[in-house]
Amino acid sequence: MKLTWADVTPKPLFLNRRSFIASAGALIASPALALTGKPSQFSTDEKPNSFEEITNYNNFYEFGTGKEDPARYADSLTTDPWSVEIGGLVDRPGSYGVDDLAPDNALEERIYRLRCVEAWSMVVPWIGVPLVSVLNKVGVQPSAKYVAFETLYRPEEMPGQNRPFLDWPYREGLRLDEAMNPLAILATGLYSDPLPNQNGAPIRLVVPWKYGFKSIKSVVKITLTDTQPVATWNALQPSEYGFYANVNPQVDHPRWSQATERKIGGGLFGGREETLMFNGYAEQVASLYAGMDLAKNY
Ligand SMILES: Nc1nc2c(c(=O)[nH]1)N[C@H]1C(S)=C(S)[C@@H](COP(=O)(O)O)O[C@H]1N2
Ligand SMILES: [Mo]
Repeated sequence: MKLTWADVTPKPLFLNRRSFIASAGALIASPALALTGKPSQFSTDEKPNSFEEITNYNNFYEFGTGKEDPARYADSLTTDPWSVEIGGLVDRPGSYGVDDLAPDNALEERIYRLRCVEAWSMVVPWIGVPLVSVLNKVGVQPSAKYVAFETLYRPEEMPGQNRPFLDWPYREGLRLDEAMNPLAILATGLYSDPLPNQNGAPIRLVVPWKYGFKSIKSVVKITLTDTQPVATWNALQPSEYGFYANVNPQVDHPRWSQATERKIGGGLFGGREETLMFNGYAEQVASLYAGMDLAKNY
């Protein structure tokens, strides 16, 4: 079993662990638990948000709809043992452990911009593996066209699932070529820690050129399909949340502009920034959508 900070650290210290690490006593415990990821050419050189910001302002409706709910309630989630069921159009279907999918020696650091459809944003230093490495591990069959993802359904530990906020379990999907793009990762860490529960422990998708809701948390199922999979927000309100959900400052949400974003931690009066096409990743992903009308395929 893999120890996490939550196992070895009393709660108040866990919440305040950055300063805890700085104190002499913690130096004994921290090296064994620290994760490291190889630096990546895909990382932004923008300054990451603080650990505190990234772990206290979250969307994770399984724990409530408030931004502070996940930090408050996600401790109740058991993330070990955990397995991811991979099936559908693959050569080696089965139940995979987090360490099978994201072994320590394959971990990369990816400092990515995160743009929520609600028009706020952060910069997050993830640790994880390219999604394509996992797809190659299970062997994608030629007939596969999409990848479907599902979050854990466990209402005993995810109180929001007892309420009809969304059609549980949370589901998402990507076109296969999007999933194979080197920017798409499965993250298992944040800074040098195992992924905190509120950020989607123990393993979550990160697709930085798309609105945040595509980056599904706490994944238990990955299925290769030949038809476009159901995606929770898209199914709930297709006129507001597209299947593609590529960040696009020129295509407004029906109820608000997507031209600018509020940078979390940007200060009371500052912090408003221009939103970038594909969230700044056009160079790597624009070719995936060549010839498509992005106002229709939003
Ligand atoms: N299972 C699940 N995944 C989810 C969500 C959710 O409510 N449930 N919220 C999404 C939204 S809207 C955003 S913006 C990101 C937020 O990720 P973060 O809290 O790690 O910043 O997670 C996404 N993944
Ligand atoms: Mo979001």
